[in-house]
Amino acid sequence: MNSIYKRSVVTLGQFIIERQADFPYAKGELSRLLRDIGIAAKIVNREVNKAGLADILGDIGSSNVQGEEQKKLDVFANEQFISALSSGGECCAIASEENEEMIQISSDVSKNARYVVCIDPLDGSSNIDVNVSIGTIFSIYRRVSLSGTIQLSDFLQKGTEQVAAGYVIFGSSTMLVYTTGRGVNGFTLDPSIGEFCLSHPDMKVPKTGTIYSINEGNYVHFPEGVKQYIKYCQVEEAATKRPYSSRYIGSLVADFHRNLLKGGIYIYPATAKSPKGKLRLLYECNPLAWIVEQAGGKASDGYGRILDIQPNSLHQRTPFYIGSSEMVKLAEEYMARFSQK
Ligand code: AHM
Ligand code: MG
Repeated sequence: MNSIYKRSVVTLGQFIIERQADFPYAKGELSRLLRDIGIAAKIVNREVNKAGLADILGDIGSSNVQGEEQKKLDVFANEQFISALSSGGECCAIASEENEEMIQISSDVSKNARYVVCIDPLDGSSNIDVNVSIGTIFSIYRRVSLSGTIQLSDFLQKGTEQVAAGYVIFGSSTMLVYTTGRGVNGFTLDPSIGEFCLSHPDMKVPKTGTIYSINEGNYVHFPEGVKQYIKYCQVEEAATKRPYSSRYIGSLVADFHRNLLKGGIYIYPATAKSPKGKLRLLYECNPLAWIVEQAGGKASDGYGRILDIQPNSLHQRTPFYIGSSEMVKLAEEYMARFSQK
């Protein structure tokens, strides 16, 4: 047979359905939820790609719950994901970076829904109008309350309880990467057929790397452990391929994705200005932490595992150290030595 007939493309939809067989107790709801997220991601991708053309750039004049400026595309992405999740029938509530309160989905649609979704619809929004990569991050949990009105406790679950987590990167190409706890798989959007196609099966992060990613402009405000670790990264030593390269895009998804593929560490520590760190536990740190662990890496708050943190509020922040396991472990050692908790 001619090789052209043997070549097979696995789409996200096919992959999800095939994997569904691994969860005999699941009735396909999780698969449908992931599919809905994939569809919303394609719609957001379309708008992100024409951002310079359509009159959609610039501040919309409102700010989100953290008092940060919202861009129009943030609002658009938020609406798209909420609308996809609200109409699918599998999700009963959403926590979004852009909404102060959790969003309860009408019980007409969600009466049998068993999942809640935490989402950062468009992360790295300061990069939108300068044509630099941005992303979406999501995390899915089983609802813990039995019925009726959704409870805050449905969202305040440890990262270890996630049933699926992923991100979409809108970069030189658009990719969706996700895990359901059986490894990490990456899909690249083929715009010619409008499908996410499996391009990065069973992703693994190298145990160590030569890239460190941190906003060094904040150096003066860093804990001593981080300052010392940065010094370590900058010292020359052939055996460990130091000095390392510094790479910081300022879009978490993009910095994370690069380090996942190449090996490296991303750090957003507590600073004097933000003593609890900047990044949000529920919809930025937990999903990426689970993905990195599933890929063989490590995620920490500088002292312990991100996934073991018991959340106490929807928009809780945490310091974040993530990437190659040996690099994160060493950064933790520097923290233990120079910046005791
Ligand atoms: P955002 O959710 O408002 O976009 O903020 C999160 C972003 C991350 O994507 C990025 O890594 C970080 O904030 C950059 O922050 P800073 O400009 O302080 O380095
Ligand atoms: Mg964000």
